[in-house]
Amino acid sequence: MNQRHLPVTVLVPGRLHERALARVDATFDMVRIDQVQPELMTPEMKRDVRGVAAMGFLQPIGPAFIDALPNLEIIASFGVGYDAIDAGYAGSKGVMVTNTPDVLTEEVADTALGLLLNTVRELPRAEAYLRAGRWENEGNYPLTPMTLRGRRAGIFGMGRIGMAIAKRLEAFGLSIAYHNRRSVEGLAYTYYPSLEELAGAVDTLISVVPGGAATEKVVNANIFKALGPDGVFINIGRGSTVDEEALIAALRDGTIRAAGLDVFANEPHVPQALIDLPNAVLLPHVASASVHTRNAMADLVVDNLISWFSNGEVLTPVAETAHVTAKAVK
Ligand code: NAP
Ligand code: 8YV
Repeated sequence: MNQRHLPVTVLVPGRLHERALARVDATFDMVRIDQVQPELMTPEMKRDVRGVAAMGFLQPIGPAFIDALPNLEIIASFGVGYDAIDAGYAGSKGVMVTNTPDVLTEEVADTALGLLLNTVRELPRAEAYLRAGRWENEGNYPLTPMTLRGRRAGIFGMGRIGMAIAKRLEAFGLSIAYHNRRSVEGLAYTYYPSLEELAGAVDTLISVVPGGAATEKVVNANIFKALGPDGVFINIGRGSTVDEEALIAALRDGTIRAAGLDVFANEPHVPQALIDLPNAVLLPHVASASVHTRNAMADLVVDNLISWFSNGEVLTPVAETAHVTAKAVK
């Protein structure tokens, strides 16, 4: 898309997807600092910056950062999850926050199904067996104790991605139940008003809830106990939602059978205890990580900025700042 240059200063703190970076640079007066740290801003930046484009998931953007930029109007974040941005505070200061929903939904749901299959049918281990020459030397890979057949899936977070996962699970022949804070009107899947009740009713728990204070470590020892000894836990949402120590213990002592994880509490660090467990399948936060989908996310970051500074509206505001209006369209 050819876009006229807009005389607006946009700050990029830390890393950003290359395509987003190139488009911000081509469209705006881009300035950069290495980290999300107000101390790194020059007086000119503090005076001029009206927009921020950031990997909101990587480094927290809180009150000190927002307050350091008195003319800030919008923070355009890369990623649908924006738990690292204090969006409530931004909203209270009249600062718009945008994220990148929908464009990654199908990719993330695809990855969730891949992770589930890898966990239940041990496909990464079977491939490692072949590559090590063991098929030829030792014979067939052992039959997997687990199967998807007859499994009952529970989705924790029946939102955009949860729905896309459910659609795929239906095609795989699994029964589906879910837990959100509110039941989804008109949805035929069984709703459970608490996570523990959901875990008790299913044997395959797939978590795709946002991070943040409300979900911090809510997947805990009680949930694993409720899930039971044939239980499989898949996390494609946020690592912060899981008590990792309790998960490690549950995998070790057979409280649950296996786990497939794309996200971790303290990324990119993954506890050695998890790495050592044969019944855990681990991915380095790659659910949306195709060139196609990351390009679409990058475009949405920049299109939100362009839309805001061209006509005072954004494409994808987060709920906490949906009320924020543009001061004046320049
Ligand atoms: P979404 O449409 O907003 O769905 C989130 C769902 O979670 C909603 O159904 C919501 O329902 C439920 N929920 C939120 N807070 C809850 C709570 N405290 N207790 C119970 N349920 C709660 O978001 P989405 O687009 O599906 O994305 C979901 C999350 O996936 C993102 O926030 C992000 O953290 C994660 N994600 C991870 C990757 C990855 O690379 N692994 C990629 C994309 C997204 P209620 O409001 O009714 O509770
Ligand atoms: C990205 C994600 O990996 O969208 C999200 O919430 O977790 C992923 O799609 C992440 O945003 C990249 O920083």
